[in-house]
Amino acid sequence: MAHTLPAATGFLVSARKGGGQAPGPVFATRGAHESVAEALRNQTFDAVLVHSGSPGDAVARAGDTALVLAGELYNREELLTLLPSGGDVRTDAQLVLALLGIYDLHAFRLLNGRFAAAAALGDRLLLATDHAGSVPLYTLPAPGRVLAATEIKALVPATAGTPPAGRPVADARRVRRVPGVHQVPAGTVLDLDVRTGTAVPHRTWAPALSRRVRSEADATDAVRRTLERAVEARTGGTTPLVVLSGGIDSSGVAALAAAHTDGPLDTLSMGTDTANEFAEARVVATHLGSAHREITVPTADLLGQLPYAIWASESVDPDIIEYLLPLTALYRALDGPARRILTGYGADIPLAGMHREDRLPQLDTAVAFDMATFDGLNEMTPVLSGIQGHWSTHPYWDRDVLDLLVPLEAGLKRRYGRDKWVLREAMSALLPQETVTRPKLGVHEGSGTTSSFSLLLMDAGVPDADVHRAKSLVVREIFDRVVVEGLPPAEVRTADAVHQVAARLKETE
Ligand code: IOT
Ligand code: MG
Ligand code: MG
Repeated sequence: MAHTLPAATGFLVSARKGGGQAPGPVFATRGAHESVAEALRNQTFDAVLVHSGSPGDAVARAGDTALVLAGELYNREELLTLLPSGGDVRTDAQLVLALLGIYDLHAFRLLNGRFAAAAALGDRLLLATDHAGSVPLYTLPAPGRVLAATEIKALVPATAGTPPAGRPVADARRVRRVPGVHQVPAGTVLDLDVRTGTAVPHRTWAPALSRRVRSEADATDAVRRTLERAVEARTGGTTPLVVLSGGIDSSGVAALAAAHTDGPLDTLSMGTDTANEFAEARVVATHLGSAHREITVPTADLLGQLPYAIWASESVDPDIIEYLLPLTALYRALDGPARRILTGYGADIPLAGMHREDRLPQLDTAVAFDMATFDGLNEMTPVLSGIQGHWSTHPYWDRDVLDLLVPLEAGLKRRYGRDKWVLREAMSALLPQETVTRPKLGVHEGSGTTSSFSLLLMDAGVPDADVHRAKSLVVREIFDRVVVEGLPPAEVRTADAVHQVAARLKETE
């Protein structure tokens, strides 16, 4: 399907036994809103969809079941083979609905995609994330009324003045300072009873714990083929835009995307007045013949956009926010029509690229730790580019790519003194040698984000040793403004949060 954006990029749903109103929709994701109301036999199911023109394609109804889907599937072809021929399954929502009819909630174990879904049937509401929870999903369950949304801020109005707000949800993370709201875990379908508001979680995916021995040729061949399929599924027949640093991860995606695009691929790099990777990205753009652009964001502007990064990601992890801030600034600077954006984000997690670790036990410990702790960080959220109306997707976190990369034995990830060896080797025929061997540089380093955020705090009087803690406090402070209190990010100033935190740290010295 040649679509720039999925049919819906976000939703707020309400499943109710009786009457009452669903809360008004509040989203950071840009797009038109469409209301859907489905009267089912045992419940009323209302939804507001964030969409870009064909909201009907994100809704499916058959008999007493209604479903909404934000996002998209990447294994449509294999899923279609599971259905009797002749059915009406033009859209991803219809496909998931048809699979629900056959497999019930186990349908979600079959999907490779980037989505959040809500399905109402009988007295039940099913809330499902993709394997990676890459489209965040939150719920506020109460007896007789269950709400769910792809952004916390859409549920906040419903928590006001209605104690006791919500029910505890087993295994689900609570949201900071928003009583009753829980995040649906990654790779999970929550089976909620609308009558009681109780939830039973079912895991639909987990990262492998075992490791597989493969020959060099077999491993590199599998990586190349699997990643190629993941990139192809994500280009959707359009000319995608690849956000390109010139590192092996994004350059590999760009090379594979170029092979599946008619005409030149679009590539885009960001830098600041303090640091950039422009020269390295240009080598790749020239090699691939892409239509390449560079965007320079002044460092003061970059730091000033912290409220946007937190508003979009709804994350309170200060390290993650440092990775997401330069990307937020990049997406916000990308004016013009909606784009389908491919990134190299996430490659460093299954391959332990961030850790610069050459000892195999420590490297595999890092992989196991990072694969056990990504949930709830929201680093893959589509809202980051969604605030500017774009759709982003990350081929390295394709379910098949992860199922291949995570279990590779550590000696294939670090080999001949090279980090991410298996990926570099798999891509070596498609990219210039200097790109294939280029050492890793994180986006927070290449843009100077980490160092300029540190400097901002030290200039405000925060001692060196307290900088990381202060960053965490600043992020929480801003989260409380733009998510919990619902202030627009344009009205929240990074500098105010920094000075408050610096003053608070001084008091407690
Ligand atoms: P890094 O791998 O440097 O960048 C992530 C992606 O952002 C790149 O693949 C590229 O698509 C885009 N990007 C980076 N820099 C630029 C730039 N200057 N211009 C345009 N696009 C750019 C951090 C990191 O190292 O980023 N992310 C890690 C994972 C974080 C750890 N998370 C965790 N343990 N849960 C990653 O794997 O991407
Ligand atoms: Mg990377
Ligand atoms: Mg990088």
